[in-house]
Amino acid sequence: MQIRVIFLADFDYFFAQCEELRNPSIKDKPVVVGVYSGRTEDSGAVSTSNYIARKYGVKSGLPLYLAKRKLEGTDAVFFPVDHEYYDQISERIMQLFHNYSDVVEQVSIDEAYLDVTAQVDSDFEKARGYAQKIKNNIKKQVGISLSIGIGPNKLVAKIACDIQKPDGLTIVKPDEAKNFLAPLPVTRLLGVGKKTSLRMEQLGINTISDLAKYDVQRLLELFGKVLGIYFHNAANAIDNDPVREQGEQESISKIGTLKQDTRDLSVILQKTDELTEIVYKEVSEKRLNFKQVSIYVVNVDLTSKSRSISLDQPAKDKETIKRNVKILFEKFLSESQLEIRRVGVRVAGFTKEEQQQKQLTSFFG
Ligand code: DGT
Ligand code: CA
Ligand code: CA
Repeated sequence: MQIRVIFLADFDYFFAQCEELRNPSIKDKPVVVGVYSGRTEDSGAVSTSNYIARKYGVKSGLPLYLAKRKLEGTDAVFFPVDHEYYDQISERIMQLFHNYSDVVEQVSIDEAYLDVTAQVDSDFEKARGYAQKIKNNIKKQVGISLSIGIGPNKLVAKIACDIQKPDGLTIVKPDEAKNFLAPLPVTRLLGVGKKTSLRMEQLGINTISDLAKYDVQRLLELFGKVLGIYFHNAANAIDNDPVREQGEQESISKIGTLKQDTRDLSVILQKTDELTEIVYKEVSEKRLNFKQVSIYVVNVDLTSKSRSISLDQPAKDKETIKRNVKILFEKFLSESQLEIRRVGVRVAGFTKEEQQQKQLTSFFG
C-alpha cells in the first residue's frame, strides 16, 4: 500500500486573529472575541482569544466578566463574534488549499485535512517544505498564520498539529507515529471523553501506550466490537479513514452484526449504542448538525429494511440519536416477526454547526 501524507491545517487563534487582521494596531494587546448573550453588558463567554490574552488565563469558554477581571489593568480589547467576516476569510483560505491538494476536507471553520500524497511522492521531507510553502503563501495572500500537523493518517496529523501552536509545523513520520502517541493521555483520541477515560483509568489505562498494549480481546468485551477495535487501532496509530472532499458526504452510518440473531430490544440497543458512538464521533468531529435519524435492519432471511425519523429541529447530540434509534426499533419490532441479524445507525440531513451559530448571534445582534 502507498504511504499516505496527510496534513491537518488549523488556523491560529482564528476569530481573534481575524480581528487583528482588520485592526493591525491591536496586535500587541490582549484580544478577546466573545459571544455576548445580551442580558447584561458583560454576560456571555469567551469564544477565543489571542496568545497574549491566554497568558492571563483567558481562554475559550471563560465567562466574559471573569475575562475582564483577569485582564484588568491591561489595554485588552474585546470584540463580539462576527461570523460573516470569519466565514469570508475561512472560505478564501479553503479555496487556496485547493491549489495544493486535490482532496481538501474541511472539518470546521478553521480546520481542513489535505491529502498531499501525490504532490510530495509519499516523501515526508518533501512534505515539510510543501507545508512551509502553504503556510507562507496563506500568510502572504490572506494575512493569516496557521499551524500544520503532518502524519501518515488523519488521526496522527490532527494530534501532531496540536503539539506546536501558533505558527507550528509538526511532522510525524510513519515509523514514528506509534511512539509519538505513546506518552499522550488517552483523552487525546477522538471518542475518548470523560466517561470513557474514567473507565479506562479504572482498568489502569492512562496513556495511549497503555491502551495500545491492552489485550484486544478484553477491549472488545469491555467496549463492544466496534469501539474496541477503534480504540485498539487508534492507540496503535492506525487510521485508514480517507480524506474526503467537501460535500461528498450526505450521511454518516455504521452497521454491525449482532452476537446472535434476536428480537430482544435490549440486546439490539446495546449494539446500536456502540454504533452510535462511532457515528457520533464523526458527526462531532465535523461539527455537523443532522435532521434525520435512521435504522437499518438485516433479518435472518437476509431481507433488509430501513426506517427513518425526521427531527423537528437540527440536532447534534448523541442522546438524540440514541432516543430516536430506540423509538424506531420499538416500532419496527412491533411490525415484524423475524429475528434480526445485523443492525445499522445512520444520520443525515446535515447542516454545519457554524451556520447555526451565525443565526443565533445575528438574532442577538
Ligand atoms: P488555536 O487553534 O488554539 O490557536 O485557537 P483557536 O481560537 O483557533 O481555537 P480552535 O481551533 O479550537 O477554534 C476555532 C474557532 O472556533 C475559534 O477561533 C473560536 C471558535 N471557538 C472555539 N472554542 C469555542 C468555544 O468554546 N465557544 C465559542 N463560542 N467558540 C469557540
Ligand atoms: Ca485554530
Ligand atoms: Ca480548530
